[in-house]
Amino acid sequence: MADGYLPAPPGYATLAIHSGQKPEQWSSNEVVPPISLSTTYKQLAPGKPKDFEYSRSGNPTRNVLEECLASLEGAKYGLVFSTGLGALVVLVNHLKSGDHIVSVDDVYGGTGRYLAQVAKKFGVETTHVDASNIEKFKGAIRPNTKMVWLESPTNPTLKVVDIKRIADTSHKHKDIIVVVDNTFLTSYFQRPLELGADVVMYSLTKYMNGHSDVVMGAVCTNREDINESLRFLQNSLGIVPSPFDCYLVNRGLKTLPIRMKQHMHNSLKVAHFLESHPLVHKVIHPGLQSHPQYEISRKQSSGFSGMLSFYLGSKNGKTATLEESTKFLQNLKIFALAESLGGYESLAELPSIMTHASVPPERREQLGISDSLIRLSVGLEDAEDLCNDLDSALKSTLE
Ligand code: P1T
Repeated sequence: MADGYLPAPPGYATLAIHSGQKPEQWSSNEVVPPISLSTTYKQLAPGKPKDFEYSRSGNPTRNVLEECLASLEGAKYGLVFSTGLGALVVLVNHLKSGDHIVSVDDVYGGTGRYLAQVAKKFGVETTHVDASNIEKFKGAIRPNTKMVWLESPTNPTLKVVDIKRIADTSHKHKDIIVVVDNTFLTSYFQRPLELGADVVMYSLTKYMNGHSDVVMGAVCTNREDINESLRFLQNSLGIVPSPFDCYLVNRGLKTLPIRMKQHMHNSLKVAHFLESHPLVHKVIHPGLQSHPQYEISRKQSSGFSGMLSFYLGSKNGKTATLEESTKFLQNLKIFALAESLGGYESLAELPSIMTHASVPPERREQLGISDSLIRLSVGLEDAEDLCNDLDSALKSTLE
């Protein structure tokens, strides 16, 4: 992997292709797992199902995906949900009214919105904190804190949190569950359970599926008690994905390691290009030496994805206005102006009025989510074409 980073997890590509996929589990020895669409299963006797009873509580195609995801994470258990936010809802439902969550300040807008506008209504309060500052983090923990919610790198300002340090600090308090939303890096580049987290959460919608055609979420854990509780909630809340979508994500996982290596290669090329561009004020990418947590990132990850953010504007002068940012995004030809990330195609967006519009304006300002902050999901096209596209849009907008 990249110089100075952790080695890539051994055997990952083999697990991605074979784990949970055994042909002998199917009647015709299918090499590619079939899409099992039946919602119900004939029972051997009343209350005695053969393997499955009803597709909300379990489904063969879903099982394949859950087993594959768990093995990629090095986890005992994997569960999938109909969306990434569905996985969040299930995790928060694991808590009870009166419990408290400490979350990184710079979370995905939809995560922050659920915590502030829904979970709070049911008596679960959240404190947001800059978890890259350990003293601030310690100060946010209360006697009733039961969950710590981390994203690393964060969305969209790509702050890197020292996962091991936060997990060790959290576990000094009884009963705190440390959850890491690992959507931006995947289990190929970052392994939160090995760093001390209790739960890894995903929006599978992004890199894990990788083809921008499924919305889905997942949770992996080694804790039997958490797995049992979440499995009960998966069925009770009914936030389950369709067998067809499970089939697609399972298929997407087969190419995850090679996609991630190429996303990393392309995003670093784009990051270097933008960093040297006179019409770019500042670039944020964990693989650049200028990134404030460059060393932590190397210590806890084996690479980085296609995500980067940058401030549009002149190198040492003014940053762009909303009007200029809008024009820049409309001037791109290969990058599509769209929310989401992690697909094979390159995307560009304006977090302040798109993915993070639900973040209160004063917090957006404090986090640096200004109208000149552009977020890129660098895809798998030729890096040179991507740089040329950015260059033309920068020049036609700001020159
Ligand atoms: O969209 P969904 O599958 O429900 O996942 C929500 C989610 C959770 N965690 C992270 C880090 C995410 O980035 C997301 C979704 N994010 C976008 C749609 C976005 O453009 O940032």
